[in-house]
Amino acid sequence: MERTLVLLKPDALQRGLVGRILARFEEKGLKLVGLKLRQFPRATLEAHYVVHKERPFYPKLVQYMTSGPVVALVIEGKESIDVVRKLVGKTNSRQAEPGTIRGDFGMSFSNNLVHASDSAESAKHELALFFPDANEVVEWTPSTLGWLYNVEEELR
Ligand code: FUP
Repeated sequence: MERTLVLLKPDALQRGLVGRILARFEEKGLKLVGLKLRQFPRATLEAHYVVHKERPFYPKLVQYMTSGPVVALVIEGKESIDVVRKLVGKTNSRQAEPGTIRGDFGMSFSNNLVHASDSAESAKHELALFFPDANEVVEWTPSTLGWLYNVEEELR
């Protein structure tokens, strides 16, 4: 099983879409193992987007991400990094496919509702940043696990 970090950005909260976006992950069969709502410090968002530090859009990106509360999630599942990126859709919401979160709920490139880790390396960095304490992530077994996956082929 793999874990990935998802952020529901300030526009998702302002637009009242938290429940509907969360439902997309649950309905897919992904397991929620961490969830928090915070107005995160600027330093956290600066570190989160450090790969974009030299890009011209960086200051506005950090400003937007600190403009209101954000919901941070830890999502677990087989190949969850890839699965979640596909559910989220292309960065520019106008080009994101219908059926994806950005494709169904958004019209903007920058205000694109959701962040999801794009690799195992970034997931590791981002999970440590937003969920530094091990006890903020909960180990549990959904009763549906043996139906979501093929027990012999995928859970051994
Ligand atoms: P994504 O992986 O889809 O979240 O997108 P990126 O990591 O490439 O970019 C991070 C965020 O910066 C995007 F969600 C949108 C924003 N961005 C801009 O506002 N302008 C740009 O030119 C590129 C990205």
